[in-house]
Amino acid sequence: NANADGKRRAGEEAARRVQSGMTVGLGTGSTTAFAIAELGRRVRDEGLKIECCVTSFSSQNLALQAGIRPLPVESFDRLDISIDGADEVDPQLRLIKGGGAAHTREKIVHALSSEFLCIVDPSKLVSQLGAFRVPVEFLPVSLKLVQRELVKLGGDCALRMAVKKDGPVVTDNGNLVFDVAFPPFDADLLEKEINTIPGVLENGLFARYRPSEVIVGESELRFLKR
Ligand code: DER
Repeated sequence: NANADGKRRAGEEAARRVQSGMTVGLGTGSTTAFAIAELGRRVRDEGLKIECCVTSFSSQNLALQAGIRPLPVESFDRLDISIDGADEVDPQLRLIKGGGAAHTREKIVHALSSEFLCIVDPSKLVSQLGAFRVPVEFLPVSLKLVQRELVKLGGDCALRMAVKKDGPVVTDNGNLVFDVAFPPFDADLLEKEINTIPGVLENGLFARYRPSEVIVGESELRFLKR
């Protein structure tokens, strides 16, 4: 369908930006899956030489299937480029991420990277962030405190429940996720505010750590730059 085609185009374009010798951070999600597959093809067919790290079990498996062996994130003190999807992109290139509950490692990788390429299909472009709930990863012991404090910030919290498992989604880091609806907000302020709540690991607002460029996969590619 159009969205899958857009994701593939954006993913493959991002993979084309990678040059031999680069260190690459790989995000999580179905759009990044296309970038990983194309990187694997370039490694195999073009002899592309890269070192990379991943942001989830999911992208680790995809990288291994593509013939790329990721190194631990902690072995990099910086990255040349990172590639990742998003759930919403606003006109200032601020994002909501975390649909895949991988946003904690993703923000770490993007903060390490000189260039964060965000890849989306057009359905992710919004005029204002917030229709998609803001994911918040937190330590299970802090559930009641985090809920209380998010409500004080105007949030309406929904614990993210698993589909093929009883109970809540447990992240790759062993934590839980609230998906939080807020009335219209200042993303830069709210991103910081949420992370001051004891027990919160990270939230899916990417305003401080926004991408350097957003590649939009449509019939032709569109490039949004800061
Ligand atoms: O969980 C995430 O942050 C993913 O990058 C998500 O935001 C995008 O997932 P998609 O590429 O499958 O739409």
